[in-house]
Amino acid sequence: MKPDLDLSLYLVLDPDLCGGEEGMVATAVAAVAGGVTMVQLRAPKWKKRQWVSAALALKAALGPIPLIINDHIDVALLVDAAGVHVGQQDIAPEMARQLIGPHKLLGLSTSNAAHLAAVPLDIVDYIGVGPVFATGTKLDASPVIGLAEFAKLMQAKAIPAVAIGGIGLGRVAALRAAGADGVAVVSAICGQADPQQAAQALRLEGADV
Ligand code: TZP
Repeated sequence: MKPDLDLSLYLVLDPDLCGGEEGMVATAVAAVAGGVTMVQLRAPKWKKRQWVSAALALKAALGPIPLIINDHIDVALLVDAAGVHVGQQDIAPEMARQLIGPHKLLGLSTSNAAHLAAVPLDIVDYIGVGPVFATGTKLDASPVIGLAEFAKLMQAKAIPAVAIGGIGLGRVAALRAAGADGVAVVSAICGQADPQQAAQALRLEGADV
């Protein structure tokens, strides 16, 4: 069975902002206590052995909260993660699905109307859409979309979508109102003094809509 998909508050863990593997696990556990509904491990600078170690630790710590592995399908299979998230330059969704089988979640990053139109709806479970706002976290991110364009993309979407990029308190309600099924954040939780409280506040703002 595929894990349930709840994109309400999706934490993307970055070891640079979260204090390495130990910091990431502690942050994820606190953030889940604060209402995070999905967790993704994303560590572009890491070697594979670090990926496996952190993925195993997160899988053990997260319990029923789905752990999604960015890009590294072998790591996802090895630790029996809930799913995989791929970008436009990663292995194609059709091939990713072939490798992970029918019972894992598959996410795909998108950043414009052409990407959205090309999403294979029978293969992908959700899309990330962004960066909606400027972000200092992903230096090679696509151009910023902005809220108005994001809302247009949401009108055309035919699949659950999570907004990403520069999202913090004060931006969640507008994104949900524009049609996002949830928000994905890195710096609004990772590296915050109190990740549980940070998650709680983001969750509350999303719930108001
Ligand atoms: N993809 C598009 S923007 C981004 C990713 C992984 C980084 C978002 O980080 P932050 O700190 O929430 O702006």
